[in-house]
Amino acid sequence: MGLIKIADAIERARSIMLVAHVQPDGDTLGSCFALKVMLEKMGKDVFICCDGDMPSRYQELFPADMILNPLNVKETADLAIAVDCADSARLGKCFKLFKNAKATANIDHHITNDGYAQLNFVTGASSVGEIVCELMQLCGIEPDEKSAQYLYIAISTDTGNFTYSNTNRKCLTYAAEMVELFDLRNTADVLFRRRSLIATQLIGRALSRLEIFDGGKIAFVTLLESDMKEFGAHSSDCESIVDFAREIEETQAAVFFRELLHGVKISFRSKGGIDVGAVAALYGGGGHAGASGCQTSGKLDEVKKSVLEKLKGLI
Ligand SMILES: [Mn+2]
Repeated sequence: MGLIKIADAIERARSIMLVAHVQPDGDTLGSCFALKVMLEKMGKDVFICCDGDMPSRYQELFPADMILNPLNVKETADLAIAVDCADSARLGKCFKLFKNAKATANIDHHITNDGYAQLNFVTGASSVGEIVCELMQLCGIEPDEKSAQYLYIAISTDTGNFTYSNTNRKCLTYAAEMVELFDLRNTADVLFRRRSLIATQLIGRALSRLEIFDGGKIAFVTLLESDMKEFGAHSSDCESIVDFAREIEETQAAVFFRELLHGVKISFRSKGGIDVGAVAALYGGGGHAGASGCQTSGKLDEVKKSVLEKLKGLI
């Protein structure tokens, strides 16, 4: 389906609800806020709905009071657009509102998207931000300072600051267009060159528990439930810990274990063609070949042993 169908649906709608996914990231938020700026320029009534709080990193980049909790929304929109939501569960409590809208659309770049809306636009783009850039061109709306900043946030975060393999000519071209319209340095500092004290302390603790196997080919880092308590940390403070293990030169498979009250949360990263998505799937999780995650019951030591066995079979 072409993007023109989405543009047509927008044209027909007066009120539009944009849905960001649960545990919102830079792409879903940046794309929603850029769309809001664009659609308001087209004279639409627009609101953003999200089942979840704005992560602290994004609080100074986006106006938090412009995101509505689905429980507070009474209005039925003419058009609801799910943004960066690979399946209907990603809409969380917003799904009911979404379903009730007069028309529904789904803009996404996860190839596993199952097409849960009436209009589904799913491509292999680097980010939904890239798709929104195209939609803006299609609708004849020029980016301004705010929408340029929002689109940069969307694209840069989903491409790992333009370093992941999804970084392509298209998204760099759009970014080049946006960069003259807003203060890149300040935004990039917030996104990529800043970390909370608690997150820093957790990295130190997790790395103090580094375990390596097969000469470093497999690297484990771990946080205990008691560590989280000690630092007063939340799961969002653990975001980049697994990358410190992945970045070890010799390491092909990196795993971050976080002990929970009941069970263990596991993040996997890999290099050189090892499919950690398949490993996560063995524990009921999912993801890609190079990055995946799962949550499993069982004691930390036993879970580690089991994961080590599975990885050894792949290396
Ligand atoms: Mn995305």
